[in-house]
Amino acid sequence: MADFNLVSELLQKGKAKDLSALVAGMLDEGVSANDILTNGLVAGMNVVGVKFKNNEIFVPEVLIAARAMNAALKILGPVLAKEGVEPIGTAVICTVKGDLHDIGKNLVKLMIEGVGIKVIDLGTDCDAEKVVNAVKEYNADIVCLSALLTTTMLYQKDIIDALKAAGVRDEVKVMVGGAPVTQAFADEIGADIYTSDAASAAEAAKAVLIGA
Ligand code: B1M
Repeated sequence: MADFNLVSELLQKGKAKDLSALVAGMLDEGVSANDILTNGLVAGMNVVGVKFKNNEIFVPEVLIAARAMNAALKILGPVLAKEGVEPIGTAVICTVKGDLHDIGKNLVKLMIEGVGIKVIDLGTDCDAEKVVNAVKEYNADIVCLSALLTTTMLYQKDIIDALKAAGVRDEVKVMVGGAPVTQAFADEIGADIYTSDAASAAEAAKAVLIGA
């Protein structure tokens, strides 16, 4: 039986090599990538979040766990994403300026790629100018903005304003997300789509592109 608890434990301890080997082995045994992600990795990161909040662990431990998560995502990525599919559109994705959290953004990227959308990843701490330039350069259909801090979520509006100022706001759909972001906030800042998790983000992006 698949040992999701071990996945969660290795993630919490930040054992990137052991975790990667375990994840690779589970995939070989036919365990679903989605189950490994949800029941092992995300479950483990939730425990890390609670301990961090309660001051039981601190930034270095969280960072080590996050590195292990990203290492495991590199192995899961190709399985989550469908290979050889003609892209149905192009998305530009980033974590907004002032914000270094990239795990949720990376998950959204993986899932969006999984539904056949080409993704241009601008990384973290991304300013509005970079987003505007990427939208123009890649003729993007969707802009995906992730924010994990109550302070940085406000910058999602700055990016929407910059898209308007550059005359490209009507050419793209803007999707916002991240733990502190809500539907009400998305409405308030004039985003087109809010989704609470990576799977819904991928479904919503696909629906926009194929008009479903
Ligand atoms: Co930070 N951090 N952190 N942190 N950190 C949180 C977010 C926090 C909630 C912890 C806490 O207090 N409980 C808190 C924010 C409080 C707030 O503002 N509300 C916090 C804080 C305060 C900070 C610092 C300020 C701490 C400090 O320095 N004193 C600092 C800020 C640094 C900065 O960004 N400038 C900081 C730093 C860090 C680390 C660098 C150590 C590390 C990040 C490493 C990395 O990402 N490479 C880190 C981590 C790991 C966390 C927690 C523990 C985990 C975040 C995570 O990866 N979750 C987090 C606590 C928590 O969330 N429980 C916390 C797993 C991930 C899968 O979930 O990113 O929410 P998430 O993504 C979800 C959804 O939100 C959604 O889909 C994903 C799942 O399906 N989603 C989208 C995300 N983006 C989306 C976009 C979409 C749609 C859906 O459309 C475009």
